Amino acid sequence: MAEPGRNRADALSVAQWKEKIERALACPQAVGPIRNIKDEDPRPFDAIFIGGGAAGRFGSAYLRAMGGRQLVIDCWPFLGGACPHSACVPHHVFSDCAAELMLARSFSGELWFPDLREKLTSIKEVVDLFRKGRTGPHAVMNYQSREQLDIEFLLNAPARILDRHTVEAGGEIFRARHLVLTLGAEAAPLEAPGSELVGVHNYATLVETLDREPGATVVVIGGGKTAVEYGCFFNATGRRVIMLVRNRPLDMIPDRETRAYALERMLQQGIEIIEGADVVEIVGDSARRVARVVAATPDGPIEIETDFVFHALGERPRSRMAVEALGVEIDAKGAVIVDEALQTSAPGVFAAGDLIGSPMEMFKARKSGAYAARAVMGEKVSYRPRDWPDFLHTHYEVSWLGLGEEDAREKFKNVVVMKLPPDNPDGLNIGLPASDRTMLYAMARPHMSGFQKLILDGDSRRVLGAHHVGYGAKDGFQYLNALVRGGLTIDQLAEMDELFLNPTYFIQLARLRAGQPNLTNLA
Ligand code: FAD
Ligand code: COM
Repeated sequence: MAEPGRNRADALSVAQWKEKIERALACPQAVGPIRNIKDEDPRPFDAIFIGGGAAGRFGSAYLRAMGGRQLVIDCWPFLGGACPHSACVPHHVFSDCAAELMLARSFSGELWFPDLREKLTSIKEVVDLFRKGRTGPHAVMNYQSREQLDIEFLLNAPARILDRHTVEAGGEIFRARHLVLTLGAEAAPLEAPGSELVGVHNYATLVETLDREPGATVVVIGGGKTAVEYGCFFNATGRRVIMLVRNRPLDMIPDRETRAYALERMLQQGIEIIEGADVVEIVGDSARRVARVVAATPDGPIEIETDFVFHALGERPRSRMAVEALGVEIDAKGAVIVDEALQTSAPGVFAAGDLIGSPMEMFKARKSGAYAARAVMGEKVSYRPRDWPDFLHTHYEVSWLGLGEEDAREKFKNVVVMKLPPDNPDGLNIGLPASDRTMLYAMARPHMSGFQKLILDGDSRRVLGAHHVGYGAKDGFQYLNALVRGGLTIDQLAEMDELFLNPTYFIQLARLRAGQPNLTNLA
């Protein structure tokens, strides 16, 4: 069947969308509200999605696909939200660069690699490249949403909630049977004197306002995913990176050994991490630019000279408007509280995505948006994210699912571990696991080729957890996770067919041991 909107007379091509979005980003008022609303449709809206990020866009697409009528409103001139504009996509650009640069620096002056010793590469050029490139994906979002999925939307128009059914945006009033709040989250502020100085950035301001090349020393405040991901990128550009971390970096990685491997590689790349650190003040120069950071640490106060500070202290749900207009209940972190049907405390009002709290990840934003749509359409749904595969970037991809070894040992009596490289008391560096994008490390810098661990319950023979530092695991893990949740055993894993060399060695490790009636470690 033909796609609904593609052949309409006023359909825009991707290139036309790109041009329009660029104009609107440069001057929102000059373009005004971007409207795709079927005024001729006599049906009322089943739902208005307030916020057109992953949650609002996927919720809208789902509701539309079910035959309902929706409207999605966003203040940006494109759908897709933070992900393509300031979050996942730039994060992946930077992490890709970090991986490339780590390779280039590891082989600096060897093979075909240029000599990068003592050389800083530009951060600003990469940011500029992203800023220029991001409107392509933005345009595809609008093209797909309108010309292919036939979603009704109002963009480039901030929305104001009037009551449980009514929203004002772009000078118009819209009513719907239900509201779905999909307003996302924003970077938590750095509460320290001087945080407003030029040169102090979070992930959003970095891509919006960076206007000059950072100097040779970068201070990163925070130890969560974003702090580590951006910190590793800055480090890979050749800068001295000092991370001020209140607790422990990489704390979210559930397996201790996997975390240790990832952390060691970061330290080896020269990242300096100060745990238990609290920023006291950021001091500026006469031009209101950052000049130094003052912090309290367990070893006493320190001062670091720098012109560039990056902070990543978590995300704060954008719940204020919904609280003020509708009185929806929120939790201590400001997340809108929903039940398993994504209903808020305000009758008939749903919420999804980052607005409802952690995990703040794309799978949950998209999935919860779609579940809210199903609930709006009268389906009895139940959604609570659990047991999802997870990842972050250092200079590597770090992926995990299920239990870490320590938790597994607490919950199960007979834990069996398989890993690469195996324990290696004589200190020999072993270039395994190795696969795409780690082969050069495997041959010449074996300790950098990665780490993998599979954790099994020896009694039921079931996989309890899988952990990987390297490249390429993410793709496999999203499927492996579903199998593990379904009770995947070592025997079933050994039955799978691997594409050798495969970045996750789990199938072959499983096959080496699956013949054993009583499983033993391969570690
Ligand atoms: P958003 O995408 O934030 O959408 C909310 C929308 O509401 C926005 O478009 C905003 O313009 C709009 N809005 C706000 N106020 C109004 C208003 N008054 N009127 C109209 N519109 C309004 N997740 C992953 O799975 N993988 C990753 O690699 C990854 N990387 C990340 C990197 C960073 C640096 C960050 C911060 C997050 C990352 N995430 C990642 C998380 C992911 O970006 C979010 O989970 C996801 O974007 C949330 O989608 P959302 O629809 O809930 O919110
Ligand atoms: C992806 C944005 S960058 S969305 O989830 O497809 O809307």
